[in-house]
Formats: sequence, C-alpha cells, structure tokens
Amino acid sequence: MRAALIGLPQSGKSTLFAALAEAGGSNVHLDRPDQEHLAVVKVPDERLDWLEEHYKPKKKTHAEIEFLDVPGMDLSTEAGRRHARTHWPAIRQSDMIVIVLRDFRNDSVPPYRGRVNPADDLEELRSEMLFSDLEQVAGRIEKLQAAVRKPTPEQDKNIRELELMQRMQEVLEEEKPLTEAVVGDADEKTARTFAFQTLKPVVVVLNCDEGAVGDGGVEEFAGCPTVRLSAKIEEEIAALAPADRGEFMEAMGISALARDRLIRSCYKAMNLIAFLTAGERECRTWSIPAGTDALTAAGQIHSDIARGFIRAQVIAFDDLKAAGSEKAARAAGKFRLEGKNYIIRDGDEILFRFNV
Ligand SMILES: Nc1nc2c(ncn2[C@@H]2O[C@H](COP(=O)(O)OP(=O)(O)OP(=O)(O)O)[C@@H](O)[C@H]2O)c(=O)[nH]1
Ligand SMILES: [Mg+2]
Repeated sequence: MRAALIGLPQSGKSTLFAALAEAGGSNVHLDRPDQEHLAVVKVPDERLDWLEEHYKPKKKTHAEIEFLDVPGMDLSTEAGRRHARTHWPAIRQSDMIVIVLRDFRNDSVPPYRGRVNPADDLEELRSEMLFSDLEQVAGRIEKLQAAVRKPTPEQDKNIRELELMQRMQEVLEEEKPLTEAVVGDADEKTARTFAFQTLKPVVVVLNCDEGAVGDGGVEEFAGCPTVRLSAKIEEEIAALAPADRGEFMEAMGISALARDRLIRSCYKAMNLIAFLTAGERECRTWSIPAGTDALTAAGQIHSDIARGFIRAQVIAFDDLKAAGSEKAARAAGKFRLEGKNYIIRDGDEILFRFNV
C-alpha cells in the first residue's frame, strides 16, 4: 500500500518524508528534490510490542506502508503546471494521497503565492486533481464514442462505459470529486482500472508552526481527515537517538510522534486493518482490507495455508492481553475456531491450521 505526499512548493513534504523514512530505517537521500522518492515505513503497533515481550521471538515483523515524496507542484505558471503534470502518473499508481499544506511561518522560506493560506492551497490542489481526472475522462470518451458505433462483441460494454464516463464528466465539470459519480460495484470496477485521483482516499497534513501542533486528536479540515503536525519538529525528533526522544518530546509538549498518527490515519483512510500472528519464531502484523475473510487472509501469509485451510484459531488481542498469556487465555476458553468465511477483525491474533 502506497501513499503519495503531494502539495504546493515548499510546504514541507520532503522534511516530513525524511522523518517518516527514518521511522522505517530507510536511508533516503534528498539530494534530488526534483525527483520522486520512495520509502518503506513500518506501521507502529503497540500490540506487536506486547507480543514481542511475551513470546520473545527470533524475529519481529511489522506491516509496512510505502510513502512517495512528490516534488512540489507550482500551479502558478504554465511551465510549472506542465511540469507538475509529469508527476500524476506516479501519484495515480499510489493507493491514497496525503496533501501536505503549509501553515507555518518561516521568513527564510517565502510562501507560495506570497500567502500562508491552507484552505486556498487545498482548493487549488483539488482543482488540479479534478482537472487531471477530467482530461483522462475526456480522452476515454473520445475513444468510446468511436468504439460504440462498431458492432463488435464489446459494443454493449462500451455503451455502458460511455454512459459512466459521461456521468463522470458532468460531475467533474461541476467541480465535484468522482466519488459522486461512482455508484455500485459495476461502476467501481470500471473506474478502478483508471486509478482516478479524486477517487483516492485523502488525508490532509497541516504543517503548523512549532507551537501550534495541538493535542493530537482527530481533526477535520475542509471535510478531510487531518493530522496537525510540525514537520520541523518531527525531523528533529527523528534525528535524535531513540533513547533521547522522550525528553525532547516532553520539553516540546508532544505526547506521541505525529508520524505515527499520520501512519494510522493513512491506514484508516485506506480501510486497512491488522491481524497478528505470534510464536517463538516470529511475531508479526499483517495488513488486510477491512472485511477480508479468513481464507483470503491465510493466502496472504502463504498460498499453501489457503490451499490446505482447515480452521483458524482466533483470539482478540485484548482478550489475550487481559488473560496475560496464551496459556491462561486457553484455560479461560478465549480461543475460538473459525472457518474460511470468518471475517477478520482488527487485532485478531490468528493461528491457521492447514494441511497440504
Ligand atoms: N519553520 C518551519 N519550516 C519548515 C517546516 N517544514 C519545512 N520547513 C522548511 O521549508 C523549506 C522547504 O521544506 P521542504 O520539506 O523541502 O518542502 P517541500 O514541500 O518538500 O518542497 P518542494 O519539494 O520543493 O515543493 C525548508 O527550508 C524547510 O526547512 C516547518 O514545519 N516549520
Ligand atoms: Mg520536496
């Protein structure tokens, strides 16, 4: 799963990206600010830490999420806009978009269009996303209009797709996102192949002044889930040795790393949940879309486990923690046996029984 960090020039994307990348131990070099950069980041999970403490495994494996740092989009000039468009294909390949908005004052970094105004900046970026989709839709309509006249086996399918594309065009021309045009599974399936920008989940980052990061609660900005943070502070924390971070954070009045909050918000926006596997060899968290059944989850670990699936032995993490150990939980009858169609819940600790 991949989240693209996008924004207008100098909003703090690369600063935030460097802090995120450090969390994953990736070594990123930001000496090419004109290029996209990718970092693989571990999804923090306190439940996994607990499992590690109790199972003392040889290996601890976090679920991962990728972040793509995209160069700033200067939409104030034609040349800038043309250049910005070269980055849309990479953004299209991402599963979601993190829009980083400047809300910090810094005299040595002149603000875009001479203003610090996150609401206007968001509006400007959203328009560009709509425009990018509109171009794609218009191109597709042109092709389909020719195709529907031909009596091929695909004619009916083409007619239906043309109807959808025309509906999409209308919505975009009203400056609304495509989520308003896509209704039902059939639409979704057709739309998915185009990876439209305005169908992607969005999380907003308000990159604030150091003193304005707030208490870390869930916020909304212009209708989007929003994380308020200071990229500068995150960068400074990431540069410290882990043992020294607590003291610094206390001094700054921060209770938790904003990058962890951001990762969690992205997880939620992409509708992902985690299940856990535990043992002396490895403790691990796995990402799956909410609503995934046990058989599909088993297949994510290994195709053999899905092929030879017998039962899933499941316990909710909270029950395991409350019991204190696997042994105690077993004695208390907290383990359940579930079949192939069981819908996995966030925090399930699972042992798959299989036979191949
Ligand atoms: N005071 C302050 N300065 C910041 C903050 N975030 C970034 N900056 C500064 O703003 C400048 C631009 O930061 P970058 O992280 O490179 O911004 P960017 O969005 O990646 O820029 P482009 O990729 O060129 O669009 C740098 O000089 C940063 O040090 C912040 O939270 N507070
Ligand atoms: Mg940058």
